[in-house]
Amino acid sequence: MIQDITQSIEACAAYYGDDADAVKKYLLEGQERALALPNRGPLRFDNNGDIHPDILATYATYGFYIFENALSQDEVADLEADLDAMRDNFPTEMGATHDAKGRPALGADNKGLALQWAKPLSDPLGGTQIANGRHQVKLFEPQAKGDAPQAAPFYLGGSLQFSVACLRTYGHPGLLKMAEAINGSDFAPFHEGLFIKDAGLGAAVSWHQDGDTHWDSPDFDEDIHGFNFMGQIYGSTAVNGVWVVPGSHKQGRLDIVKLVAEAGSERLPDAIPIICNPGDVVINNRQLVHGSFANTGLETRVTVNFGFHRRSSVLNVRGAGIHAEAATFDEAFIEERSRVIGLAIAARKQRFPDETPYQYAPIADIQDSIEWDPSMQASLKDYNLMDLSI
Ligand SMILES: O=C(O)CCC(=O)C(=O)O
Repeated sequence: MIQDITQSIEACAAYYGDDADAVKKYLLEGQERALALPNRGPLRFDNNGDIHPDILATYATYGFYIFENALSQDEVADLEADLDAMRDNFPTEMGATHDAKGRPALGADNKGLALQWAKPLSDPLGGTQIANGRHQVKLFEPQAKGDAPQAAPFYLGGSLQFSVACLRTYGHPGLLKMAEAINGSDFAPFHEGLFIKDAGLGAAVSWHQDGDTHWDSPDFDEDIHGFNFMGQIYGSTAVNGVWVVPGSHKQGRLDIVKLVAEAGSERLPDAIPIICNPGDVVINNRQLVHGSFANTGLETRVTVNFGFHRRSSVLNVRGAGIHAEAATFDEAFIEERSRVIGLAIAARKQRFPDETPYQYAPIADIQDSIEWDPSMQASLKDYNLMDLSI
């Protein structure tokens, strides 16, 4: 069962003037094509406890896979409660140092990437040099309603330091098993954050492929820039969700300006929306052409993003400097950044004691000795200055 978004599609199309009918058709047809794909279902394992090979083959074909109900209702409720608490502590407006209750605002004194804002329904990245110019075209920027604020929260980087629920999701045993299947048992971290797409306000993320450093590598392949997990707190729809071009992760770096010109509009004909219910988690290859339109619909989407890399993609590599300042990631750097995985597994074990924790090979000798204590959360402050941005 998916959410009925008929009203939302109408609301969305109404923002597009002469293109309203084309938008409506695109959303409806995209939704239908997305639901016809065989790349969704629960996490499934083979007799050895490894991810089922059918899932791996399907992920390899399309570049994304939807793990339905990967997060339990309790886990989703924890994430939602933390999200509410974080929002309560957001600065009163962009650049403010305090929240509405006069407390120091979340992330206000952070050195690392924290809360980012955007003009409602804008496309802040499209057609700019931000992130090394990967968002090559600017999407249509609908006019927000008259009562919209000047700027709305858009992205929260370094989310694990602000939310123990996000930290626990980062330690999810089935998802980490998938990370192992794709990137090997010595997989390395990447970056974590929340995409915040409030109904009627959420900004667009123009079509792009993630990944910066390895496009011309002699060892280039479809997994070299890693992947993101995208956990859905409220679900994701054709209107508010990420759209992807299935299979494009195998095609190298694509000329998106050309794709849009050939399509005659920003509505790429081969793209489809990632449709999820609350608790579903997507694995999304970073090399897929993907993006999301401004959220002109009636439903809010908040995605819990966290990615992983192959060790060989980051070891002794100079980072791209997009998520954190560029550095060369030696063994010690990766080991320090990977400490968060051990903490996440320990935090999760405390909240979900009946679950079998994931055994992360690089810390196999110490993992069982890590005991989570809420006071440890503070040690994560600015941990994302060491994001493995490639
Ligand atoms: O969630 C979104 O809207 C954009 C996600 C995205 O571009 C990414 O995860 O790389």
